[in-house]
Amino acid sequence: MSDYQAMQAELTGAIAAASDLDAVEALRVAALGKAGSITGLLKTLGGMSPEERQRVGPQIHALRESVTAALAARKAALEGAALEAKLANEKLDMTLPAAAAPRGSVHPVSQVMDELAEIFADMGFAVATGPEIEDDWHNFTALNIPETHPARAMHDTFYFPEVGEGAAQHMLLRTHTSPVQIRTMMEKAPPIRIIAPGRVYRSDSDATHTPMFHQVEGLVIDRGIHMGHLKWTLETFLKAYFETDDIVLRLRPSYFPFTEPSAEVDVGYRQEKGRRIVGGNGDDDGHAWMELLGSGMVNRRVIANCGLDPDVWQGFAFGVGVDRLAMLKYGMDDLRAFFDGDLRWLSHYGFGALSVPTLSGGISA
Ligand code: 2NM
Repeated sequence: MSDYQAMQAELTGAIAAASDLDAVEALRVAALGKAGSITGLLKTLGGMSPEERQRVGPQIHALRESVTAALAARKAALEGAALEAKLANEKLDMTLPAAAAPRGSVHPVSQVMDELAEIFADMGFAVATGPEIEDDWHNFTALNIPETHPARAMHDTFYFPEVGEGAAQHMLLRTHTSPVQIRTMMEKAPPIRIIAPGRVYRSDSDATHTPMFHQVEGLVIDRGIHMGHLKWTLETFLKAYFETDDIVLRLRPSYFPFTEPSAEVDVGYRQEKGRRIVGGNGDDDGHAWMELLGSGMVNRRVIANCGLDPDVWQGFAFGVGVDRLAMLKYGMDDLRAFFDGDLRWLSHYGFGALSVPTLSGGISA
């Protein structure tokens, strides 16, 4: 056996015995790397006589080829074994049932907000939103609510501490969503048809008041708008929301600084098994009136405050509590339970994530 054959037997034996890829790589470097044994032999070819090179050259090249092939074969075998082991470990049982259905539910307030958006979209209203942290001007001044108005009193409004001497604006948590209407009138050219749903804050807490509650307000600005448009809009909205055509409204004169004239809107209802059922004429036997919304023609001073000419543009606005709308339709009797996060309450009153309200499907179906 020549030296080369002996070397080949030794190297291929070692390669076949290599137990992992790192060992294979170490053997490759030792034989074929820059300072490897075979690399060293190849370097000697240059200093040989042509005769010697012709005799020895093929033997060295044969050695290199067989070692290279042995390295590749061992590497493939080890990689194949590793893949087999991995596949054996990563079994996936395709017959197992899929993950359990999610257990969350849609909060009644969210459900009602979705219903309102759907109903008003059908009447051509867009949904507008704005900041919950507002400044004095957008929440009060622009709405014709004077400095001395009781709504501005500390016991009603959550004010932020005043920052620095003579700060530009006193910041507060909005007490209604009306500042969204103000911002819309200032930014968009009429005609305007929007509803503004969202959270509002008042420093008030008892069985029927929570310091945070939800409101939806509506605003229409166009030429020649009058109370008839207001009444039709509210009637159409309430018929769709309560899913009955038997809705009778009573408009009573009232006062809001931001509307003139202003009207409180009552809806007829009857009592059934201790629950209020909306519908019918409040003056009929077994019926009564319930105050539900505030509304009116937008005060011309408010329109002017927003940079519009009140001789050209008129409008109506209204506001209603979303939480109360939800209680009336879905039969809850305690407002505070809305915000307790009790899973039993949520799974009882919550809605499925896939029950999206549509007019064609019945608004709450
Ligand atoms: C209400 C009642 C009556 C109202 C007025 C406005 C605005 F910005 F256009 F002047 N927004 N919302 C309004 C009017 C709100 O809530 C009980």
